[in-house]
Amino acid sequence: MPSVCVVGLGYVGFPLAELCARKGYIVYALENDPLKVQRIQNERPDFHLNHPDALKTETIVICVPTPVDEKKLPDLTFVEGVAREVAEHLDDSGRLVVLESTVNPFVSRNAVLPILESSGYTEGKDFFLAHCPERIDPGNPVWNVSNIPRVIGAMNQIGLEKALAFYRHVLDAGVHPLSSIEAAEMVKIYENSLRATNIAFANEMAIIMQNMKLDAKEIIEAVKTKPFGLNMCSPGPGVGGHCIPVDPFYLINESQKFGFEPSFLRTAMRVNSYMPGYTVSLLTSAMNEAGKSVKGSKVGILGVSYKKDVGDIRESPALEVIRRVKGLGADLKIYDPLVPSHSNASVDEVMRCDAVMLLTDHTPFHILVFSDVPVVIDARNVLDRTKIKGVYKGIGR
Ligand code: SAJ
Repeated sequence: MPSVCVVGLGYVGFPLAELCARKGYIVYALENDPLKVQRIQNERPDFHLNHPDALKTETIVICVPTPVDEKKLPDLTFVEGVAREVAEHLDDSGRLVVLESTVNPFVSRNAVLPILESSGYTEGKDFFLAHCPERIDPGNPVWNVSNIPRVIGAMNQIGLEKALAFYRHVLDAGVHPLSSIEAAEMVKIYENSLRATNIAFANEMAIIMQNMKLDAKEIIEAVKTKPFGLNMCSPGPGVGGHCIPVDPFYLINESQKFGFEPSFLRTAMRVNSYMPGYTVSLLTSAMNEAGKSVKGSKVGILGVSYKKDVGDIRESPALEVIRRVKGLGADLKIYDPLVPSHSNASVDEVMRCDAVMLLTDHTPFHILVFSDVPVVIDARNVLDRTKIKGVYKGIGR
C-alpha cells in the first residue's frame, strides 16, 4: 500500500490525512500540538502519529501555518522548521515533498528548496518538490478537501507528474497542472487577494451609501439581479480568519521587492482594517440618537468568531470591536455559542442590554427578536430593520 506523511493536522492537514486513509494510503502524520495529538490518537488510532518512520514515506505533504508577523510580514518559521526535519530524512529514493501551506511566489524555490538540498540530496534527481496550495473553506457544507479542484506547480516535469499522480489518486476533483512552482504559489495569493479587495470594495461602498442615507442591503440585492459579470461580497465589521486578512500582505511585501508598490492592494487592506472602528462609530452615533452614552451602558455582543457558524477567532474583527467598545467604558455582555471562552453572558442577558451589536451572523441568532432592543448595530446587515422599534444601524444602512 502507498504511504503518505501529512505534516500538521490542523484544518488543512487533518481532512487531507483522513482522505488519504479513505483512498487506501498508510497514513503517517506529524503534529506537535498535544491537544490535537490526544484527540487524533483517539479518533484515528489507524494513523501512525509522530511515528519515527513518518518522514520515510514516499510522499510528504506539509500543511503547517504561514502567519504574518506584527509588521504583516510573512512568517515562515513553521514551514522552514518542517523543511529542516524533512531534510534530515531525505535520501535518493525519489520522494515527493509537497507544500500546501500558503506562501509567496519564490518561497518554495528560495526558502524551502535550499533547506531540503542542505541534506546533500538533489531536487529533480533524489527527491522532488511541488506546491499544491490548500483551498479549504472551514465550515463549507458543499466544498471539502476531496471535491475542491486544485492547482499544482513543481520544480520540474517529473516532480509535476508525481504530484499530479498523487492528487489525482486522492482527490475526487480536477487537478490543474501549472508551468512552474511559482505559478502555483501565485494562484493562491491571487485568489485571496481578489476576495480581500472584493470585500474592501463592498465595505467602502457601504460607507458611501450610509452617508447618502441609502440602504446598502437593498442596493446590493438589487445589483445581484444582474445575472452576470459580478462576484458580490457583503460589507461587514472587518475581515478575519487565517487567509483573507493575511495573504494579500504577502504579495504587497513581495511586490515591493520586485520594484512595484501595489497601492490598490494596500488601500483595500486599509479599508478592511478600518471597518471595526467604523462599526464602533455606528454604535456611538446610534447611542447618541437614543440619548444615551456608551460609557456606563450595557452593550451586548452577539458573535466573536470571524465568520458565520465557525468557532475560530483568529484575526476576528469582533475582537477589535470588543476592545474598542470596552475602551469607551461600556459594560460588555458577550455571547457566542461557538466561542464559550470569550462569552461572559447568556443570550438573554445580551438581549436585555441598552445596545446589541450583531457582529457574527451565526445561524442560532436568526430566531432572536430585536424589536424592543433600544439600539441595534447589525454589522452583517442580516436583520429586518422594519421590525426594530429602537435605533437601528447596519453597515451601510
Ligand atoms: N467577509 C466579509 N464579506 C464577505 C465575505 C467575507 O466581510 O462578503 C469576511 C468574513 O466575515 C470573514 C473574512 O471576511 O471575517 C473572511 O471570510 P471568508 O469567507 O473568506 O472565509 P475564510 O477566511 O474561511 O476564507 C476561506 C478562504 N479559503 C482559503 O484561503 C483556502 C477563501 O479563499 C475562500 O474564498 C473562503 O474560505 C470562502 O469562499 O468562503
